[in-house]
Amino acid sequence: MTDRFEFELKNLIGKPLVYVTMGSQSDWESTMRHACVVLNKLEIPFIVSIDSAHRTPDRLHRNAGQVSLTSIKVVIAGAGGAAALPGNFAAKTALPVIGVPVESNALSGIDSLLSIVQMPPSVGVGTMAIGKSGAINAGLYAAAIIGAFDTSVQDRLMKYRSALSDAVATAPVDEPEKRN
Ligand code: RP5
Repeated sequence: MTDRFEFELKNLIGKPLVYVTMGSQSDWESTMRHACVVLNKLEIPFIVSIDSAHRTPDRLHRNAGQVSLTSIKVVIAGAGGAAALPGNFAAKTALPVIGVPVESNALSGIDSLLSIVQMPPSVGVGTMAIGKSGAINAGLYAAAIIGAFDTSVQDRLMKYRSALSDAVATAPVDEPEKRN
């Protein structure tokens, strides 16, 4: 899962359903890997790529232009700062693109959030919360989209939610070490 590779559409194996892309290696550990953890848990095959809007624009445009010709149904795109990647990617594909604003050093991800969410009318990017929460929800949202057409994915998503419910206690308990 952590392998970095240049995306070669003609070599796709295992029929991935989700394309997870990010602007930089620096987006991976803190943020984007959490989307992949969710996809793994829900047994949704995916591939991972780095497609920088400003450093590798040709790669970004090539991959975004070809991704709908594969088994992939949903794109998750994370970026920080000016965060042009999700919008650029969405402009080149009719597949749904879920944007994840990466928490930036300068503005704590507010810049990323506004860049991704404020697409002018014409091309939409479904925008999640900033950082790890957004990446987790991006994985879940991708599952919900795929689940609308694939009952086995929908079943796994509902089981995931049941497990979350089961883990919530009916009442809070005192944590001894935090007692005054
Ligand atoms: C964006 O610039 C990336 O998505 C990343 O969040 C940010 C900083 O990138 P690096 O300078 O760490 O490569 O393109």
